[in-house]
Amino acid sequence: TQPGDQYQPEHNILSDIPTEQPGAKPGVPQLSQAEFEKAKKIYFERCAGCHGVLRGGATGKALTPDLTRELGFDYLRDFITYGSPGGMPNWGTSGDLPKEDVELMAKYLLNDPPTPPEFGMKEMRETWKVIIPPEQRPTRKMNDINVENLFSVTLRDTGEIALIDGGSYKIVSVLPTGYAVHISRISASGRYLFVIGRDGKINLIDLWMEKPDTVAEVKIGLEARSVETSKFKGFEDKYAIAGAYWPPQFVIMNGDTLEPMKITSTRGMIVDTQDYHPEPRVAAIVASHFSPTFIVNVKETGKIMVVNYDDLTNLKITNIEAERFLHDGGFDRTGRYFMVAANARNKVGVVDTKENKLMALVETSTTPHPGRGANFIHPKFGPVWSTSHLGSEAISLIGTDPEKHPDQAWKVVQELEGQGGGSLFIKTHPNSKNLWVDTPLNPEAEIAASVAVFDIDNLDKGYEVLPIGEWSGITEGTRRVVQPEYNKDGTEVWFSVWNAKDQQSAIVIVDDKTRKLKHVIKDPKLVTPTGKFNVYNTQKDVY
Ligand code: DHE
Repeated sequence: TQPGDQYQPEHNILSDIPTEQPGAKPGVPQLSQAEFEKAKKIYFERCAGCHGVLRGGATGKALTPDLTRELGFDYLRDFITYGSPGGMPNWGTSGDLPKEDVELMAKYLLNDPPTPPEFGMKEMRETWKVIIPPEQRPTRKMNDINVENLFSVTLRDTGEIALIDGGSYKIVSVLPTGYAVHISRISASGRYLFVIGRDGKINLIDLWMEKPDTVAEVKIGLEARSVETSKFKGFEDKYAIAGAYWPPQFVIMNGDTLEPMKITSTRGMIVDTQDYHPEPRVAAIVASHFSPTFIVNVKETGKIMVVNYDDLTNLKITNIEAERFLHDGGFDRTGRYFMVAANARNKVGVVDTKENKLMALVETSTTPHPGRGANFIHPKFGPVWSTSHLGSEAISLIGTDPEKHPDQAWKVVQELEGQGGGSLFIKTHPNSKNLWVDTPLNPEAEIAASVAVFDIDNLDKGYEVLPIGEWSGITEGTRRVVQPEYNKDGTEVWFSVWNAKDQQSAIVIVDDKTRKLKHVIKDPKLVTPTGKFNVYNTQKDVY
């Protein structure tokens, strides 16, 4: 039998995994099996991302029954209905959840959380498939696609990615993937594209094939967000790594077959309290260019694990104690320092990937959310890395040059004021003088549908607003404008206009120099586009 034959797609995702309803408690409303299943599904789909599978809390508050029973049914129902300015969505008044479902969720939260099953080597190997073995793959590029300027675009709600040619704006192909691919990463050679679905499924796509397609796949957990590939000299395309939310673990795989090789659990002690945490989820993973290491950010325990892949048998992991709730981040412009947001702690941690040590924890504004951040030369303070925030309009610029600007290094040297909170991503390019800041989660529809752009040489001048949603020509829906991404040369910026699944979405391309609309990509196949990853910029960590 082939590996993967036993793979059961109907049990593909955390929300569909059968789990037993924990025992009833006196005074707590009991749910029928059907109600429990429904609530569990809603919880895993809508709530677990912020509150955790076991409800220990992270971006969202802890919702363990000792706390929820204290708050009581009425409070929970109202909170779910109306949301909060702290970032809790208004599930009731937005119409996302009908009144019965809101009440069901309030009851569900009063009950003990179910524990989903583990997912180890056996389960991984059962899902592992090599569709085209390395020896049967092309030995040179067989297509005339300008691969370096190709964009891998997440089509969130259809479980697909679109490969879009950055020159012609044509959709080269739409490939089936895991559900709601979270990120795309490129191997050191630029040949292989790795994507990971929310359901933990990784597709390895060979961009040298006549028609780029999946050559191997594996599922590494039941809920996941991150994948990366070895970048250090001598290890190009050799290994891949992926991190899971559930079970809390990361796995190192063979880089051209995805064969799972080594699984490491992230369960352990929280950095500040030294209490045990059963569900420390793996957030961002990056690969160092300075050493044979992966930098694995563990959310709930606040550890940055520097994993040395030089010798997998005697795996050496340096545990850097940073701050709880690590989420997303990227390198400084030299590639030596890694900057990561501890979002619920309003801090950015800085790691020296050459010396493997924590340089600083920098205080920022409320809930920093950089994506990979934006690097540029500040006219006064030299090289900076920047982040915008979910919880405020601030944009924090942090000095990153300890050699020539030691007084500014690892300090917020300037705070800009953007359009508002609800920002997810910020971007610039070495060839550009523009700094772009999105605000897709801002409650004001107009702000969510537009972006702010700053002139790096005149930051004090404030920002210009570009109505990207309006430029898309789409008139209905929320039109959330999300994630600026540059083309290879840094002459164009691409934005997703992310609408509901049954509404039209688009990609809007802006000329970077003139800040004028250049092109709109609309296609029935372009359903719920979110993240976009330019091959060259992702391969070389240009941002
Ligand atoms: Fe993301 C990056 C987790 C919601 C689009 N997101 C990341 C990373 C993590 C993460 C850990 C860093 C990966 C890395 O670098 O290795 N995201 C989460 C969540 O837990 C959260 C809050 C809730 C959830 O249930 O998933 C969440 N993310 C979203 C969205 O709703 C977004 C906007 C749309 C979507 O597609 O789901 C979204 N996340 C993205 C994108 C990136 C990302 C586009 C990569 C940005 C980049 O430029 O690198």
